Amino acid sequence: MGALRYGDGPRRATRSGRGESRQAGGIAGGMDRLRGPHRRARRAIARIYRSRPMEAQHMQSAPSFQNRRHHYLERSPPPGAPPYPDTVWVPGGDFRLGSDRFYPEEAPVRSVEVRDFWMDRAPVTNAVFACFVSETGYVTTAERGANSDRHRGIDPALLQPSGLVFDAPAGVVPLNDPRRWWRFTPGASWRLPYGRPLAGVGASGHPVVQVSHLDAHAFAEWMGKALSTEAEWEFVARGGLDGATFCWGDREIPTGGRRLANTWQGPFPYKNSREDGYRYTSLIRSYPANGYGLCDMTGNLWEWTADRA
Ligand SMILES: [Ca+2]
Repeated sequence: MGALRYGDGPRRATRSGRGESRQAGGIAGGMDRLRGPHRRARRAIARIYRSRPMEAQHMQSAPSFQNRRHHYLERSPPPGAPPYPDTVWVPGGDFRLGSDRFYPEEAPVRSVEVRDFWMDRAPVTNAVFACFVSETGYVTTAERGANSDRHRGIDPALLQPSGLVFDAPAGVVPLNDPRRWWRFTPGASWRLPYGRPLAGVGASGHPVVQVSHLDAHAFAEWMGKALSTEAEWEFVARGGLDGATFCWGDREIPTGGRRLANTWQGPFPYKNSREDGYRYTSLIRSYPANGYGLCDMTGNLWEWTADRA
């Protein structure tokens, strides 16, 4: 499953990578580059905010656990008003990208510089993505299925519209084979992420999932934005805490005992004890924002970046 988040800044090529909460999204193009279709997109999104006051109120009230924004804003103030509602100005800088302590593909730690950019404050919701589909008639990769001409010899059953769905095994399994917990599921798409109705899954204020890299780019083009690079995403995800393990610091559960992200608790992949209260996705901004005022930079879902693994 993928999800979307967009920023507004320079595109640049960096390494690609994989890892929970470490893939992402940001963009290129500012107000001066917006043309007619993009203005229509912004108006359509604005209608969602107006028609869902409770959701908007929830979005605005998310607290921040490390607010260092003012320090960065002094160094490089925003060039003007935000080009889109609910975007955050991110003054660029140097930082240490990656980690030597966890996933091998994140190593080695290296110094990277990113330039200034705008970033969406939260992941794209089902409500916003539904607006995109309604306005354009777009059909996602999962809903289209695979092209038989490009996949000759493959079981036709695997070409039908489908998605991969997490399916917890009954007990301990080898962790070197993701097929033990990912299941090919006909009918799974952003409209029905698990291929069947589940309470709360796919609700309007939850992040959209079951979207491909192609879908992410199509949405971005409609909005007049672009995906961020992985370096941009990790830079802003760290919230100014260079080198920290989590985007709020080095302890998974800080003093006070409150969990700060929707993640997996318990032995993976067969038992999720759900100590954070969520088996599936959570409403965006259910947890405090990071130092840049961005939500869900750890946990909840995987997000696309412009980089391709
Ligand atoms: Ca959880």
